[in-house]
Amino acid sequence: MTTYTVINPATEQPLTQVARSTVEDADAAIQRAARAQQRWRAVAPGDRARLLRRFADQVDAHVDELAALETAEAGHPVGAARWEAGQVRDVLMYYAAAPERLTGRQIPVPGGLDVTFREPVGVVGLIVPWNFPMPILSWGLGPALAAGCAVVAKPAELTPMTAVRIAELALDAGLPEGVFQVLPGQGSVVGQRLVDHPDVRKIAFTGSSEVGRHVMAGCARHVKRLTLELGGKSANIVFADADLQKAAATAPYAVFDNAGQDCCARSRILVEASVLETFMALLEPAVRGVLVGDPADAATEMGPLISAAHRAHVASYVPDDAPVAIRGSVPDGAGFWYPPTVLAPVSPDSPAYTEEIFGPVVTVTPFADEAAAIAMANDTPYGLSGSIWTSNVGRAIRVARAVETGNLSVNSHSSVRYWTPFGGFKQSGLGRELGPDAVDAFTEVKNVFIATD
Ligand code: TAP
Repeated sequence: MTTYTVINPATEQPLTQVARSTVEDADAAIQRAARAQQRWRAVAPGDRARLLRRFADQVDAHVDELAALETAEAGHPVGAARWEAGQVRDVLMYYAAAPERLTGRQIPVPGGLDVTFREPVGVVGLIVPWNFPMPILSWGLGPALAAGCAVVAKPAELTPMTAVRIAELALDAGLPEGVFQVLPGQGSVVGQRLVDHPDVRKIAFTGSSEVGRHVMAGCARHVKRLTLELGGKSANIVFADADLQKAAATAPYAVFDNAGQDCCARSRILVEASVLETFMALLEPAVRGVLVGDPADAATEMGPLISAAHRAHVASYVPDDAPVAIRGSVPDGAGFWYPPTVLAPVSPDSPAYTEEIFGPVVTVTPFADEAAAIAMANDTPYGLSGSIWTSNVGRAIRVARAVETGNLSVNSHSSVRYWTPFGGFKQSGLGRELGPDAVDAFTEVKNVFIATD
């Protein structure tokens, strides 16, 4: 078996060696999962719920350890990493309530009794990116296990360590062998095998739109169930009647959180032209105030980018002649650092304005009126998130209804909440995760008619 080295992006030092799974490993894991799923679906709902609660408790007891792993392999500030580990616990606990509530319907029909069941879809392939390795794993894992599915997860090559540890915690909690397995390895090998294998009945994929399209085409061959959570280029729309102080103070965190490696990053700030100057003056100290540094320091707000290659990609959007209006600072020395960067003015066809950068780079563009703001926000193939800043309630509702995106926040930059549905319009995805209905996406509806005559 070959191995590869996981690197700490804040120090560029090697962290650990991880096995690179092969197609044969994937086939064996899928076979184990298929057998385990038959037993798991037969576990009484109350017992399945109890095991999920124990799993959540195990995660809770290891929040600090998991956070330290996330900080080391992904460069996330330790405060954020603790929140992420806590989210895994909370998502598992939330969906632990589902097995006992997975009810069907009784539908009035002539000549008999008609009932529906929600059957588990079977083995689920969960393909996870490197930007939020723990939360995104849990968003698929919690509802899939609750539905009675078995999960084979493929973490991103760059960030496998937390997933491997969480799978150990699942066993410690008493989950049966094979119900949740983690296969570190290459996307083009292990991820592709999950897509191609006929015994994997559903793929839950989070990652780039480019790979997502490829995964969708692969799933089509088997008419395989599929959830896609893809990229974004979301707008933060600031109207002149907003609390400009608050809008400017919070705007950096809406895009530089996780060093901009966030599908929900509000990476286009659209500002009503009449207050552009005031807004920029307020934005400058806010951007310079973002604390970039050692992710292990509890005060740090922004860590490094994930890799040297990704930093080069981000930097390509800011050539020497780029219109840099504000730039923050980064530590000297080793680490894949990139400073918080504000570009303005940018032309509407500039790649920095049209493409997902997935780094700490944001553009600021003025708009004339409400109609123009909506048109600009929607002028993108993406539709994942966004924010609206205004003191006019009617406008907030009008604009929220008009912006073609799955998750909007008004006078805030709400991040993902596990209680509420999350997913994208247009090329940002397909289907929804989280919220009260997520378990449905891991089930098939079965209709049964029982004759009484
Ligand atoms: P991708 O390069 O698309 O990788 C995502 C996952 O897919 C990784 O585990 C990757 O494995 C795997 N993969 C690669 N090729 C594959 C193939 N042929 N078949 C199956 N799996 C394959 O994305 P990324 O760079 O890790 O993440 C950044 C992207 O994810 C951004 O576009 C971001 O917006 C998006 N994202 C979206 C969301 C939501 S919820 N919408 C959340 C987070 C991130 P390797 O690690 O081996 O490449």
